[in-house]
Amino acid sequence: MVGAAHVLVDEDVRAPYETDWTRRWSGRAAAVVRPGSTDEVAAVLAWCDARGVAVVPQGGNTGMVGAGVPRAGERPQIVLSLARLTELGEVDAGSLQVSAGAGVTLAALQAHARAAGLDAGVDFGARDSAMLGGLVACDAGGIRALRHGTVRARVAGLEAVLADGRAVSRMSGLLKDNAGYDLPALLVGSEGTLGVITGVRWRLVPRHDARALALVPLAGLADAAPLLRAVRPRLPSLDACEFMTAEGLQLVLDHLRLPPPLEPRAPAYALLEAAANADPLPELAAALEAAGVEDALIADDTASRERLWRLREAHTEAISAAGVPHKLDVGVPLEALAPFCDAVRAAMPAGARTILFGHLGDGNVHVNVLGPDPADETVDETVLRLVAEHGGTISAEHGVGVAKARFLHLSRSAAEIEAMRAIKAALDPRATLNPGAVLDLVPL
Ligand code: 2HG
Ligand code: ZN
Repeated sequence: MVGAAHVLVDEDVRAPYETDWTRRWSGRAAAVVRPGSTDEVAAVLAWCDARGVAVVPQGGNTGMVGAGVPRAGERPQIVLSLARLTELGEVDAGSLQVSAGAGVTLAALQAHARAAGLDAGVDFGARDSAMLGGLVACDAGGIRALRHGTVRARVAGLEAVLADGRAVSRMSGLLKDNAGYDLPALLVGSEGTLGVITGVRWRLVPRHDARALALVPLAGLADAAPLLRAVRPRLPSLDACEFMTAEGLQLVLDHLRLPPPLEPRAPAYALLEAAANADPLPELAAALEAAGVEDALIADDTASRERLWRLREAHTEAISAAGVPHKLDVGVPLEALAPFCDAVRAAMPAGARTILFGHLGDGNVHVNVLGPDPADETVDETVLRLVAEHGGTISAEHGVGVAKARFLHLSRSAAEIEAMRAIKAALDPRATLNPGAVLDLVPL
């Protein structure tokens, strides 16, 4: 169906597709299958669905919740890699849209959009590996979500293959098209459990070439929400608003062998980037002044901005270099951010290293805990219960995956989960697609 060269069965060749890069999630697949077109995806799915073979769809394998790699189970399973679907269409200047294959990387889309005077509207550290099909399947967020929304807001249409091999396509990009149920919307964030996304009609955003970045030291995370509240109404050019703490920054500085960016060191930091057509620095400086900030480090040229961003973006690799983390991507209302972080720190076992960082503008906290055995889920459960107590969500931008499937009830009511199960049963009655992800009762 896909050509023998694209069915990988040798253990060594399969290995990079079978483990996620946190090394916490892995399993064995009978084969890694790499179709080169939507028709080939359809043929593979029809074959698997008819034979009870489970299918784990995979893009750039940058996921962090175990949804893109094989897992323990009774049935044979394959990894379906969408990495060969790299077609990238011409940018339509009238609609500000472009059609792209599921295997196009985020960085490739960004470069393509920028060459046309536009931008992708989404950005995050894994941009060189993460692929658009996976971005849509997880409703990825990243560092620009506070301005442009999550990936959901970028999707003007999709092409996908259902579990039994039937292809569905809504790639016309019509902004107004409310004929019936919105199937593409259903696939956004479905993590490969309802269909395999093969192509995306992507909504681009204006390109802002003038940028300014501020690293603001904070006396504690309790100062983060008031800072955002003071700055945001005065800063329409706000493009990213991140936070990190002393522990995480130190880990990054040690990993990259760099000196601290600011002295004296602070317990926590906010990173605010403004972006516009004309220099946003005066607006950023005025907003910080109005917020009472006096000691920010400003970066307004590309090299110094990149140096500061590296300190934030290298958190994931610095943490992974130090061990296999318990990694929990969660979201809480802004006012609960500091109390939630305090409660997490207090609840972690003695000797654990708790690194908290993330997207302040979205209340999206990345809890990483090093030390406790990666197989012991007590840490995960404790954090997720605290999230629920603070009115938050157990999954903000990485997805539920396998990691959090059994905790879904902490964020979703019984009625909602029943509705989700009914949708799953209707679209994938033989549980062929990514069993075990999102809904824990679908057996593999
Ligand atoms: C980020 O914001 C990513 O850097 C990864 O979402 C978060 O490694 C993490 O926990
Ligand atoms: Zn993130």
